[in-house]
Amino acid sequence: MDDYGYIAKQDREVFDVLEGEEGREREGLELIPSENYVSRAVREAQGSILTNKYSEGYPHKRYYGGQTFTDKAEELAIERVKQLFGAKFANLQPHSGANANVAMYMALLQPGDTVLGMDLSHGGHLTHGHPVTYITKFFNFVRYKMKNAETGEIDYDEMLKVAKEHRPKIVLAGFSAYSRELDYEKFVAIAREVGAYAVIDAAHIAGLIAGKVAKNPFDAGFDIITSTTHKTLRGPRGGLILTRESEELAKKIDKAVFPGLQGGPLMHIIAAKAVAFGEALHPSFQTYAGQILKNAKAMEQVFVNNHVRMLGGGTSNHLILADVFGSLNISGKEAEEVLDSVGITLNKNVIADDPRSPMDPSGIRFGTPAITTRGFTEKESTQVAQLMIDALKNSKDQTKLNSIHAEIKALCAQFPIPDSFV
Ligand code: DSN
Repeated sequence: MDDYGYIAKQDREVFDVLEGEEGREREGLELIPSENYVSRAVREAQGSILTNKYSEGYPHKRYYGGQTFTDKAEELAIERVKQLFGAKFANLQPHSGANANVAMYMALLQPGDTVLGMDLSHGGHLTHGHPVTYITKFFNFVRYKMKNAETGEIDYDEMLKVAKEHRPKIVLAGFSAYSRELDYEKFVAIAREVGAYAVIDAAHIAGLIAGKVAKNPFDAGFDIITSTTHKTLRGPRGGLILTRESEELAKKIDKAVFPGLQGGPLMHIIAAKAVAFGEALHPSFQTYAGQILKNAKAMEQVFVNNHVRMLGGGTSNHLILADVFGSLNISGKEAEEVLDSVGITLNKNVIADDPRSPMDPSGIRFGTPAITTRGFTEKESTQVAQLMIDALKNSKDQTKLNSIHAEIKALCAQFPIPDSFV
């Protein structure tokens, strides 16, 4: 357990929250594909005294004095992330992935300009232009979808048609619920054809790219990558924006982040990003990233064996989107609750053209980044997938659920969450 000595003495209520969450994470399996466990070193940097400092601006161009060490932290983080992704420029100040995307729009667009992004129900993200977000008041978003939900293939012909009709300034790749690889060359070709920037929100797969088990969008010519740092990349909660090549673009991005959108950067988080990027540069991270994929494939096989429909027909990355309502006659919400009751955390999710509502959709979304950090291999991943199927098929049988829960707890005890990965 972390050393919460001061909180324990000073604020029992918050201490109880921390202790409770620590127990929840220790004794349950985390299958939300956008979550992970960070190292103790990352948590130390995140909890450090750098939270005391205001550092508006960028290294050696700040508005306040006293930046000797904050400049070093930010420079370290920038150098490391550039090396990881092969970027020429990096901005590590976005407080989150959503902020990174908004800053990217602000840098590249004028009000009224158009973005071509993935439909939310086909895997896209809220910040890719869902009508509930504020950005849709300023920018116009048009959509592309999958051509075939059974294979996951994107409808690139339709995408080109929409691009020619609407002349977007940004062709946006990336997703939060899509399990196949994208054809990056096609995205870039469509962007070039209509004179748009090719941008990818790689939040979900950033760790797979950094670990060199997924293609790097920069190799196909993408102009910009936005991401979070806390998913497969296994860093602190935060965002980033990388520019492949253009200094002019990078300058616009810097201005958009600060002073355009944010105030003082979170220097403790930036130091923690530097620590996480250091870990990702270590050769062991490539092994980790490769194991994420192997574990997802192992889980996929169990779902295939049990005839559960998976969107995209399965997975080529770290996540699976399963149509549990269509296959097992249990809604996404019920499935989430049943699995929660046996110590497995995942999330209900809409599936493409879902006939059900977002609050009680047809699907569940789950993935392997966190269990892989825990040390699971294909063997344990197969076991977990089978336990999931058993729980979903026996959702009214409390005796069966109790025995599944006991098995999950035993697995967790056998694979404690590690403090260090290098
Ligand atoms: N909330 C994240 C996810 O779960 O995919 C995306 O922002």
